[in-house]
Amino acid sequence: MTGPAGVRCMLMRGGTSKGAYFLADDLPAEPAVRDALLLRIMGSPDPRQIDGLGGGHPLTSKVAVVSPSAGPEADVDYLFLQVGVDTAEVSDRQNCGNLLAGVGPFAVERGLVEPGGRDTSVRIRMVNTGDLARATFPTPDGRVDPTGDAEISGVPGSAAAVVVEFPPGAGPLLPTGRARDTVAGTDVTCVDNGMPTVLIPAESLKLTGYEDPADLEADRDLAARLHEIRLAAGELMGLGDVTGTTVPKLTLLAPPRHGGAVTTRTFIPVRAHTSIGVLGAASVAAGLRIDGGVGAPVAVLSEGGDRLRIEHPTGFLDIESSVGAGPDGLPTARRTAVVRTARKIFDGTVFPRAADPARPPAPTSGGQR
Ligand code: NQM
Repeated sequence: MTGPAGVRCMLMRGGTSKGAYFLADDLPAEPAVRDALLLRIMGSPDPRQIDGLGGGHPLTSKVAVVSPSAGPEADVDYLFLQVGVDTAEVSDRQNCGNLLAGVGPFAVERGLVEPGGRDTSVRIRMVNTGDLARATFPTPDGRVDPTGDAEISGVPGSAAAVVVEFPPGAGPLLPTGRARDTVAGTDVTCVDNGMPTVLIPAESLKLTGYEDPADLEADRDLAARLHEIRLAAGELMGLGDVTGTTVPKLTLLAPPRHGGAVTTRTFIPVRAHTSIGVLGAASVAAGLRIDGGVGAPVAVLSEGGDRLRIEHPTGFLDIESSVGAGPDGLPTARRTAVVRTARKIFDGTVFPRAADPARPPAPTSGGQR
């Protein structure tokens, strides 16, 4: 059989997302050429991604590009790329804490990192933001063992825990410098603890916050209202015109119903998330702790302790998050940690669809969903 050359690739579930993991050396170095190839590998643009690896949803149309780290503070560099489903776009403007969970195991499998004994810790530089993370997972007998008893909502069964810890990021926790802003007539809190996120009380949009994601997605008036809020908040957060980008995300907040701290419905930013992203949850958790923010009156926070349970449409996500005062007196994230699981699904060679000479190369930024 002849056709385009194959590319070494590992398909992995990372947390509640699924993506194609590549060594940077196995992909073209030039971003535009790389992104055009990734579109053909994932089967985009096509709502079903029928001719590629993508699963027809933003949460299954993701790519991780991993390489030995360029700096001493990390073992590997991880670049996240969101591949448009029905758009020919590949975006590096956001990070992904779910695919992050697979990066350590992938790095060991590909020989970038030596397994450390019973457990291995991998220091990861997240190229999209420049922030660092540490992932620790079992490697009995010097091999990645994906089996274990950790369960995460949104994934059937159990698997080995991947503990992901985030030291404070470089950017401000409150990108607007304020605990609360009024945008497009709605009070919001703009927060960034790894993922730029706009927190909105569901009640202020005449929603309960317990709606089904599919019903929220189908509500055209709501979509228009959220778009308006997002554009205004994006400007205030210093992100410029966010019309075609995947950040900021929008999270609706409502009181918890199952003993957690808060209920969430998250837009990423057009499709409604079936659970919640990891860094999205990190931003929500930190945001709930902001005095004067929109989250504090909605949330139920227990006294003391860093752990929070964030309820979402398919269960909950437990996260440890602490917030203190920075040198400028503004709130700053001290520490964030979360348990995820990840699993190699296949390892092999992926064959991209043939290049379409009539199709222009992919824009390398944007990719709204
Ligand atoms: O917030 C979805 C996901 C994500 C991103 C999204 C993520 C994160 O669930 O860290 O993991 O917000 O686009 O994979």
